[in-house]
Amino acid sequence: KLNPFPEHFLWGSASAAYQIEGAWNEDGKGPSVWDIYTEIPGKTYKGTSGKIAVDHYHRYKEDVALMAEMGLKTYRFSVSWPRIYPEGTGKVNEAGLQFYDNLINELLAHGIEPVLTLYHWDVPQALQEKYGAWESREIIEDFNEYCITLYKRFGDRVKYWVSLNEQNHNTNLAFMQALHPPGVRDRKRFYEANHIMFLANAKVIDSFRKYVPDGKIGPSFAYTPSYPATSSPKDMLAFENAEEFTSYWWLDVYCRGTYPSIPYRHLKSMGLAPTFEEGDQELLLKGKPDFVGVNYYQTITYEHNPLDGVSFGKMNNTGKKGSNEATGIPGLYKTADNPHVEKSNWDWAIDPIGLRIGMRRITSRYNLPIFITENGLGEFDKLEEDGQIHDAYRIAYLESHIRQCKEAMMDGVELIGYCSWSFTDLLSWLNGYQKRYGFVYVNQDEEEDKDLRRIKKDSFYWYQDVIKTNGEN
Ligand code: BGP
Repeated sequence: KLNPFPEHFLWGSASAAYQIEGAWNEDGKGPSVWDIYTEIPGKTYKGTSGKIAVDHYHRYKEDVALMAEMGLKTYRFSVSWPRIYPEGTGKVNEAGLQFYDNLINELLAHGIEPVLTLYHWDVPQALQEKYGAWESREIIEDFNEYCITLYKRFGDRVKYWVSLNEQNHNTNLAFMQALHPPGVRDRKRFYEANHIMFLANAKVIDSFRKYVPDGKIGPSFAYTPSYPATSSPKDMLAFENAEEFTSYWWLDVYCRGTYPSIPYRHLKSMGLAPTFEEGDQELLLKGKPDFVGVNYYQTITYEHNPLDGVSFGKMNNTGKKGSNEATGIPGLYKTADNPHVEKSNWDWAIDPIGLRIGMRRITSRYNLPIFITENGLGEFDKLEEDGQIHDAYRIAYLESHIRQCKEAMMDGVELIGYCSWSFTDLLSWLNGYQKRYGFVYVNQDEEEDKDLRRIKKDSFYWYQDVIKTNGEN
């Protein structure tokens, strides 16, 4: 039987600075918007923050040693912008750069290919206060300055780069669901901030070509391929609307440099189309990526939404099954239940075939390589009496998704790597530490026993074998 995974396939795992590092005010780091936002009562689950997180900042050597023991080929992490620029711009914090230097060297010494994410949501608080972060065009230059600093410092050793992590999900939570900073519900601000992020994305990709000409860069998109709830023409139309508004709005701008025309015209008539200035279109065309980073967790199903129908809805952030509420745009689409797929305790559809379908859609529309930069299952894990974590459900989830990657590759999808989310357990932005994703358990269950010690879960040994056999089994 032919194994479609090439010899140097990038088997990996991913993380993000705010969710693992801790050391939030050490060695000259400035606060990020998240350090401040989590202090507002009721914003996150039990007010949990990443101020200590899993203390990766101090334990990175131990964590990399575990990665090496597992045989990981690649590791995706993000750089904390306020660790490098405590004020967001201007003075560079050398100690911050030093930390990532050490981490990158440690990875390379163990034969692990680093994948560096430039922005994974922890924008410097100083820029939020100065001009409202992503709501001002001023951020484009500041972000570019920060990225160039990283290109110059790490471009000789880091080959794979992710520009923006999940711009779509981040802005949806920030401006529609009121769950990420600045925490509002305002469609106009949502589309304007997205436009500024598109420009910033194109700008830093354009700079990348100059500073890291041999490297590869792309954004990571939170991709939730969708289905129609039924074959009724109204639901089919709603599904197509949703695809345009929730996927192609981002993917087209990234990969083609232009907004998709159908949603653009709709938004224009609703007074919601983003404001274009001179030079914007030219800049967007310069942002073409080398690959599409896909963060895949689930599919979503859509149905017809009457004009006076559902608007913003509500997300399950508790792990209480069934607490999701439908969301949508009146007149266009709304989310619906899919009875054909199982759901996690957070109501996320478990749908490995959806990953294959999504990758095929990206391939046929853009014909670009795909890098799965996140895929995983968040669940309550239990430290058993035998001192182990038997996460068979996670193994089943990952195994079925990797199988569909194989199928997708045989369908003609060019897949360059697969990163599970996540390597160690880490902070879930809104769900605290109870929603776990890692191969390595981090002990912070009981208040009195938060020693943060690392314990390998059953899935650790399983993934070790997947890598050893290059996905053969
Ligand atoms: C993605 C983010 C990650 C991570 C993951 C799991 O959206 O890029 O940072 O958090 O989802 O999400 P959650 O922690 O909400 O379950």
